[in-house]
Parts: sequence; structure tokens; C-alpha cells
Amino acid sequence: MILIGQYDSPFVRRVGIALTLLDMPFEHRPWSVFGNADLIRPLNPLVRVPTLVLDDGDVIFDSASMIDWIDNVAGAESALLPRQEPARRKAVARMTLATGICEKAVSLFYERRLHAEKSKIWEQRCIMQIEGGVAALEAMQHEIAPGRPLDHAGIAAACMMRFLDEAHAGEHFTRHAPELAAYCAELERLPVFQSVSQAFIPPA
Ligand SMILES: N[C@@H](CCC(=O)N[C@@H](CS)C(=O)NCC(=O)O)C(=O)O
Repeated sequence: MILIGQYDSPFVRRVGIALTLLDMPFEHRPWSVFGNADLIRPLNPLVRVPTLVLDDGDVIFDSASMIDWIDNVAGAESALLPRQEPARRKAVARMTLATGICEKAVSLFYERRLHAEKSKIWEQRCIMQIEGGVAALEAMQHEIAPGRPLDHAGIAAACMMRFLDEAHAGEHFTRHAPELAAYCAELERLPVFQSVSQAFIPPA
């Protein structure tokens, strides 16, 4: 299978980390949605990353769908989300908050980078949503019991944290989230987080 997209995308990175953790072999093509749009478009009409091309040629289009497929193929024993409720829905809530924050962080980045005339209303809305999401995640940190196995929620949080810190360095979005920051810093020290990583490259 082929994972398309650069690891400075928190969405691509979380899929790459999950595949690596689960020992699912894949080829990585670090194509840019802007610079390599012509390569991505024939595989994904949305021209977005991550794009996951399976061995039978089928394509999966969104990181949430990829995570769902990866866990399904890995099987219940290996899947990277708790199986029991309410632990499962709580982990899913943290995971979707983290990826939701990333959606807003990408949107804020594009607003500032790609629009000659920026919308203050949109910028402030994104900032409010990111700050709210980070505060909510910080408040949920107590749900992660020490020694609990790494799951998709933790992976998504660490990928989110790195993206906020690098793509929006001036905003210091995580300054009021010390527990979340410490948890993510600990994950970033793991070999899989170090190997599946790339410093942020702004689109040209
Ligand atoms: N919901 C998508 C979000 C992916 C996303 O926003 N990817 C960005 C790169 S970080 C992208 O493809 N941007 C180009 C575009 O949206 O046109 C996912 O989880 O895969």
C-alpha cells in the first residue's frame, strides 16, 4: 500500500505512525498537495492528503476512514482504540477533538498564507475554536491512566501539538495546556514518533 503526503501534515503523520506501530508495510510518497497536485489528482479527485492507495488499487480518502480501515484489518486485539465502553467513546472524543483542532489550524494557516486579504472574522473564529479545543483536551488529560497503551487519541494529540507548535509558533496555542504538552512531549520521544516525522514546510 502507498501512503501519500508529507509527515508535516498531522493527518498524514497519524496514519503513518499507526501503520508503523501495527507493522503494516507501506510505501511512503511524500507528495505535496500544492507542488505535486498533478500526481495526487488522478488518485484522489479532492487533491488532499493523506491519500492511501491499497494493494488492490482502491483508495481511502480521509485519515479517519484510514484509521477505521487500519484497525479493522489489524483486528480487535491489535486495534489502537479501547474495545470497552466508556473508554472507547472517551478515546474517540479525544481523537476527534485533536483532529478537529488540526482542521481549524490548517484552515487558519491557509487563510493567512493564501489570501491576499485575510478575513479577521475567520482568523478569530479559528483561533477561538483552536483555543477551545486545546482547553477541552487539557481538561480530559486525567482520563489517560498512567501506563495505558498508546492509542489513536494519543497519536492524534501528539501530531496536533507538533503542528500547532510549528505552523503557528507565534500563537503559543498550547501555553495553557501543560499536562497535554508533557504527555505529547513524552510520545514524541518514542522511536516511532521520531522516525515518522518531518519539520513543517509552508506551501510555496
Ligand atoms: N479531514 C481530512 C483533512 C486532511 C487535510 O486537511 N489535509 C490537508 C493537508 S494537512 C490538505 O490536503 N490540504 C489541501 C486541501 O485541502 O485542498 C483528513 O483527516 O484526512
